[in-house]
Amino acid sequence: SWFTESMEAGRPVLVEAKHCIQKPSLQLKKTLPANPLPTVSQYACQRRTTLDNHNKVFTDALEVLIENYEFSDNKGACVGFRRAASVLKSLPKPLRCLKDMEGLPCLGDDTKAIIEEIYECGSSSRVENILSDEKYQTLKLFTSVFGVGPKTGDKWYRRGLRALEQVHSEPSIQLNKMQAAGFLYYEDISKPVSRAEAKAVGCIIEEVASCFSSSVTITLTGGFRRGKEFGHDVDFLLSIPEPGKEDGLLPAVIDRLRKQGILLYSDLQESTLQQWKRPSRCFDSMDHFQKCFLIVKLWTRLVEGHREDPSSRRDWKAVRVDLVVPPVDCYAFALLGWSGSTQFERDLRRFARLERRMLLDNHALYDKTTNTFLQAKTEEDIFAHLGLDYIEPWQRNA
Ligand code: DCT
Ligand code: MG
Repeated sequence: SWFTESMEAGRPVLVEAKHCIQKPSLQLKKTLPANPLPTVSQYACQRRTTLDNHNKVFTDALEVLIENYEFSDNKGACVGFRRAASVLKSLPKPLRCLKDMEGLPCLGDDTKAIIEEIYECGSSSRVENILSDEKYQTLKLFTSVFGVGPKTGDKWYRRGLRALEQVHSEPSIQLNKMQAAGFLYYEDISKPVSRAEAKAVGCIIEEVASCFSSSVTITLTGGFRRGKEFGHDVDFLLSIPEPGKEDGLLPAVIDRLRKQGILLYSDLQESTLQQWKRPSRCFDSMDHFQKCFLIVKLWTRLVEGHREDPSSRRDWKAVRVDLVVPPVDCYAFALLGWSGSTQFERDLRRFARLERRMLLDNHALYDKTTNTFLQAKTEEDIFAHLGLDYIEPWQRNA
């Protein structure tokens, strides 16, 4: 049977032809090509994925499943649905009919069944059940606190806790420093950070970093580099062109922010690159750069286009900021790694490993065939080493 698209309450609905008032003739159907889509790679690094997601109805549904599997630590199921959602995000147009899914990689039977149900009923019962599940709702709430992951969230849930206030007022719960900050600034840091706010934070970091060395460069990475207008934090790479001069940069930055009275939280992680350089090193998704996770106090007046809000109790907002300091010879790898998206990075590594016998991480690219490290000054160099067409940051929203 074949399907035709109609709109109902703003969502696409596929209706079987026999129910349609205007039936296209069978003759016409035969001559119509089945929405020809170019061949789609199974690797996100061979696709161009802008923020213009034409299949949001489906990817939003899949993301609920992914999140739920993350809560139960079901890695296998996560991988499958993440890849499926990522393929859908890369498509140049909405799926018009079930036939459009033919030939697309990474769409398993589960994904196809969910898409089919959304077409037929407007929603997926499997997704709706999760959304109304108390455990899902509670874990979503708990893990929205900075410093609280699925394990901690689950522990609190199993103790019968359901609301943030309950956790906070439970005397037997010892929050760590990160979680305490997460609760203290919850109202602010659970709100998205705008691009204008990210820019204002950039100016502050640039100013304090330049006190350490006038040659520091600062680059906005993460979602904002990919063109997103909002993010959950602001990610920056800090770099000093002279090798070895970066030691002490982040402690100095943190110290200055503290003296200015705008440091609300800091977690400094010293570089562990020496360990990574040992022969026993392994390639993994954790990187070994000097970095810090901060919460800074951003004065509202520093944000371009801000409007006075007389109802607002405060003239500042707490913002989550990550600063990473890669040494110059790792800079291109660090930039590529920290630009994301996380799914794009996963597929870059998987492509390198499976298709090129190479190991890629945030520090280096290693060729297992020739047993050599491949040097790169720019992201373009890395794509070229991998034999991949260059994908611009704004096309990496996989
Ligand atoms: N990343 C990494 N190593 C880490 C953490 C993150 O390589 N230990 C990468 C993956 C994406 C990028 O850095 C930025 O991370 P996030 O801020 O979590 O992602 P984002 O894409 O910037 O999302 P958001 O817009 O919500 O901040
Ligand atoms: Mg980010």
